[in-house]
Amino acid sequence: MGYRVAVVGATGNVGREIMQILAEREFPCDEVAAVASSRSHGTEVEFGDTGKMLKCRNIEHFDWAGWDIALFSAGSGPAKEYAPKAAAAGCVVIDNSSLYRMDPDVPLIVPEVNPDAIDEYKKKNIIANPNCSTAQLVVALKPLHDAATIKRVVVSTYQSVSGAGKAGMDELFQQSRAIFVGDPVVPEKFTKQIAFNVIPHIDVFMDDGATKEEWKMVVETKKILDSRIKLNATCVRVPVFVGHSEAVNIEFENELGAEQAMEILREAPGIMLVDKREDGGYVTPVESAGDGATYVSRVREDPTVENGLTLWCVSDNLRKGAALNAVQIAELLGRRHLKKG
Ligand code: A2P
Ligand code: 11C
Repeated sequence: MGYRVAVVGATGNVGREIMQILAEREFPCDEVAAVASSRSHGTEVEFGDTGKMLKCRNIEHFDWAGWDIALFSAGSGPAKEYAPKAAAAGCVVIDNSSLYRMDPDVPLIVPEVNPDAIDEYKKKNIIANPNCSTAQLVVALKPLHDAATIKRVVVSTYQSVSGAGKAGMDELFQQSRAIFVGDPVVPEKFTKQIAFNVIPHIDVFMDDGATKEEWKMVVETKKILDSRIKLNATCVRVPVFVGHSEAVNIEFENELGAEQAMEILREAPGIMLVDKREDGGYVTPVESAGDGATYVSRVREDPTVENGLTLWCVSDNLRKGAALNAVQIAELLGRRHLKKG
């Protein structure tokens, strides 16, 4: 006997990836519902590569009773309106938006990092999935923090356009085409031209001059990993379709050499260390796309501080950054709390 699972935002970038991963990992589903807005009512989406087509259901008329788990990836608006309704009907919500992440009654989970926090999920019947740039970062930081206690992190991100949804991918494609054929470039989703350019702005501006994407990396890392870690982020959008990259500088309480750090990372869950210190001996976002790992490369000591390391970290933002992490949370929930069969 399996679960009845609703995928909310099933027509979007992350929703489609959730369907794919549920099928790939053979998540025990008795029934899957593809749920989206009224715009998609009747549209068919494929359940992974199984050939099984699911008709999209309109969220406005969806009856949550009898559904075990709802994986939401429709943004904060639908999460605000519908997640409490689903939760009240007994369906555990795993939400990919930023809305509930900092709610003290909602666990924010990366299964490789803080699995025990899931035991608090019953307070609201809602579990939050972190921002993609945070998820891959904390997977890489956790084993190093356990070994030498991180004091401070400075991170610069290189985030792909798929983080801005399907519309972001369409905009990179259209602008690249426009430049080649000599048509005018018209920014819509992004604030400036993204094709052949980089934009140091993701999400809205905060009062202190940081963007909300940068703020999320700070507060989510503290909630998931350790509230004592100081973090400073600069988040940048780059013309890459899938895969977020991060250049990470870490200062530790205790000594940790590059060789020792690499040994630790080699054994750590969720991480693939690819660090050959030669041409091409590192991972780029194109190679990470379609995969679940957080790739770490370019591990080296930082001689400008007492106990410092610098590294490069890459992951598929739609997978570990969103859909895969959500499905891993569902698996963890099943193992610990919603046992079936
Ligand atoms: P729809 O296609 O019906 O608009 P992306 O992040 O790739 O843009 O995808 C967003 C996902 O969230 C889509 O599946 C979209 O469905 C869904 N969505 C957006 N707004 C709502 C809403 N108000 N209610 C339900 N689903 C929504
Ligand atoms: C981006 N990280 O790349 C964002 C997308 O808080 O879930 C995810 C935003 C979030 O644009």
